[in-house]
Amino acid sequence: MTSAPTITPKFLPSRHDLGVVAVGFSGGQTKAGVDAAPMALIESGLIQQLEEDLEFNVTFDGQVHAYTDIMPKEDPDYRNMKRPRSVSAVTWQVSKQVYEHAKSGKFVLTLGGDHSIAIGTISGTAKAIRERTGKDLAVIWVDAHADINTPETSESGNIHGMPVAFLTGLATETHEDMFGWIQKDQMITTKKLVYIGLRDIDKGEKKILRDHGIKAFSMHDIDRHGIGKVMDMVLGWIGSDTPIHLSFDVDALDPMWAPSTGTPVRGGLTLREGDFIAECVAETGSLIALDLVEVNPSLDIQGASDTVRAGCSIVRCALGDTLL
Ligand SMILES: [Mn+2]
Repeated sequence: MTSAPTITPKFLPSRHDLGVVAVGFSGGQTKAGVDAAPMALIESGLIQQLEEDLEFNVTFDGQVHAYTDIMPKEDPDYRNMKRPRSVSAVTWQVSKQVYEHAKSGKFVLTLGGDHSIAIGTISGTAKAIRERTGKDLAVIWVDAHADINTPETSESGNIHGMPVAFLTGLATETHEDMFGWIQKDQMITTKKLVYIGLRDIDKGEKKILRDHGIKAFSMHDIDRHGIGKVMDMVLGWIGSDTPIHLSFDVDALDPMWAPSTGTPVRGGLTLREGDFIAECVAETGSLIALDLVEVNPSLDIQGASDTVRAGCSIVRCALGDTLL
């Protein structure tokens, strides 16, 4: 049984209004299938649950966007990035879609898609929340990976490993059609960025995290302190007067619970730890947006329904669902 959320939001005019963006995009990495995740999540009843059980007024255009109309015909590698113009065009469009929802005061739920789409979602909410409240956005990035490679530090050239670098300005580009569209008011500060669940960090990323003093709680920290203490530290670091965007990569969960994802790494979060993170962030009343990314139902077909279910559960918890 579920019941309507009782959390009073701090940075949204109403707890009932939800904008949903479904991003069927896989171009930030090389494995097909992650573009089918939004439909799989929707077909499993997610939006209906949000409307009926959690009593949200959902604004959703009813489409899983594939953005084929804005995809460039030619897209050769640039600065080691694969498909830079395609990812840039899609994330720019996602940024506008998310901004429109956020600007009108709705909580924004984005269903990905690979994690490159966070360039769009977070730039959209960062700009909207600055305009609405004058505040900087905090980001909680739950992931096995830090996704903070610059084009130069990346070994694979896949842009789903770079979104945080572009969002924080650690990576910049002047070409408008290759992320040059990202303006200062769409960026976030490394001081309000917190990671949870890290366990597979590239060498260049370790240096970036250290050099910039970025707050990160790896699986080691979760083992040492327990997830309860870690969430106290995460939320203490952000403070109670800052709007939060939660970007949740399903690969933060152990492959035992979420096997159908592009870059699974063993030794991850349990299903309950994942839900608990979402519940704790929801309880703050500061959460204004959520991304759920990297569900790939075509990988590990047997585990696909488990992975979709885990994803739906995280979304419901972040939107205020409680066990009791
Ligand atoms: Mn990720």
